[in-house]
Amino acid sequence: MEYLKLPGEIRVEDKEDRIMSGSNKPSSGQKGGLEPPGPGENPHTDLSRVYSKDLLPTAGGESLTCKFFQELVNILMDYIFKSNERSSKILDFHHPHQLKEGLEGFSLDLPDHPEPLEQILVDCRDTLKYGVKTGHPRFFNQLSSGLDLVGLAGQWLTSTANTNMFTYEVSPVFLLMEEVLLKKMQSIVGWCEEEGDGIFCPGGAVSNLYSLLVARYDFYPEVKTKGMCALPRLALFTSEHSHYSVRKAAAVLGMGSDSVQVVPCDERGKMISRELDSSIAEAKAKGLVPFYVNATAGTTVYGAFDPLTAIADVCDRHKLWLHVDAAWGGGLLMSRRHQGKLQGIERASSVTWNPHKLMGAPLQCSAILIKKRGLLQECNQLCAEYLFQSDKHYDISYDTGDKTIQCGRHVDVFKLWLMWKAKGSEGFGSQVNKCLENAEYLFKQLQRRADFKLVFESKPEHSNVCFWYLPPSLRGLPPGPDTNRRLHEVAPQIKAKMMEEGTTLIGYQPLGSNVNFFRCVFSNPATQHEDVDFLLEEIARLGSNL
Ligand code: ABU
Repeated sequence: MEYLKLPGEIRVEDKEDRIMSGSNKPSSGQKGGLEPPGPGENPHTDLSRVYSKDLLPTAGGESLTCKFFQELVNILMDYIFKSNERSSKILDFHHPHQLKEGLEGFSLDLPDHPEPLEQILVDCRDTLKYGVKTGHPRFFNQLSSGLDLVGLAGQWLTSTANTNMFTYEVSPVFLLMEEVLLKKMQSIVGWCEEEGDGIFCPGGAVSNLYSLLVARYDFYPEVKTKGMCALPRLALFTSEHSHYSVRKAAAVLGMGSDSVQVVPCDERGKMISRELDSSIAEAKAKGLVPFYVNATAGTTVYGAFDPLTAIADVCDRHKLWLHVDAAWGGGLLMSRRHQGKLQGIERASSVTWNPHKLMGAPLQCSAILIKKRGLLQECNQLCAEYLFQSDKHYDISYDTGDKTIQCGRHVDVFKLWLMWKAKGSEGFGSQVNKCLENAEYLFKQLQRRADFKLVFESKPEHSNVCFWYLPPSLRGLPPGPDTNRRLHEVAPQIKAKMMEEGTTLIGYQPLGSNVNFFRCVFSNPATQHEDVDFLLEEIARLGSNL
């Protein structure tokens, strides 16, 4: 492996044994600081003898700062290379108590006295060592995976800028980038030039919360000052396969999770629009006031797309707010081949879209798009005068912080903006196509194998593929409660072994009447067919004795 070298560089790994022996660890009474260099010793290269206080802004700290970061980059590069090596483990699993007790010198305890920079670098390396390589091509556990290196560069730049997204005066460039990204995403959703507002916020669940908050305000602006006691008993609607964050948002916003009416789905996990219509009528008959429908474009487990056009028709008929949770499915809008699956999304009043999922932006990167301009601001603004002064000398519409429910806000936009520059819209489209091609490949492999069974027989619409592994002891057994009970235990047992061995990682869950099954999701463009083959062989190997 080639590393950028600085004169006199010492690789942290090379020094590991000495560090771990404790012989050069500072004693508890030792103070940080530079001691006089020994004969011929460069004071800027021996990181075992210098401390964070010797880095910039300490006068003359340039060289040491450079050295420290060079070593850090080496550690990160090692990690990135290993994450891309199929033979390397995805995780080196330890139970919480083991990590808490400390492993091979890695201690979570916080010291009273400073530790030398060399130890700080070892801590960085160990933190990665005992973590999970979510960028590994055989990591299938989560909807967000992979490691886009331009995105990572963007993330590092963002952290270096270390600013706050509340006002133009401290984030001029990032706020304009956010505007550009939101407009682009709104036009991809299909909204016209005059429509569209939004904000990047911490994750899909918070984006969904924003949609409910703003929808309620649109119908009942008095809620902002008077609270829920000024409102009738509200009802909102979402499918049984939708994300739990909708119910959580209803609870957080004081409507109560019981205000959420759960609409049945078909066997593929799509909301049945006819059932939505009946649920709305039933709620009205009970004296509730329907106001909001959440449709999902890409459900978390099955990857199903609700019929958006039919649901939009129902919402129009009842004059309800339509939110589309496209946290997972929004990425398909980037693909000409797959964007038709979200037909009707342009009729939504709000959309959640997480570029940190299928588009591969580093966590976290999630947008809430609101069709009606001005609502976010009206709903949330409190005009704190120390921050949002109205007599600033620039266009204060760019002080977007008062649109949010946060005060401080992380810069989540730059990495996405940079990735978009580096790939173009077409590059995202190819990336999405590849993930869905992998899903189709897995689906076909499962169809032809007798030791696996698909949860549903139809071709995947998204990159989710759901299946059971049938160990030899269960093959050929008649379906029934006893077989189901035994099958329910298979996935957790295989997953436990998988985590211990660390060769691949995939999630499982029960859903409705289906006992525990595996859900494989593809969002890492590094994954190839050989990784899919490996996954199936590994599950079969780990489960062969069950
Ligand atoms: N809905 C958040 C992501 C869940 C997952 O990665 O499986």
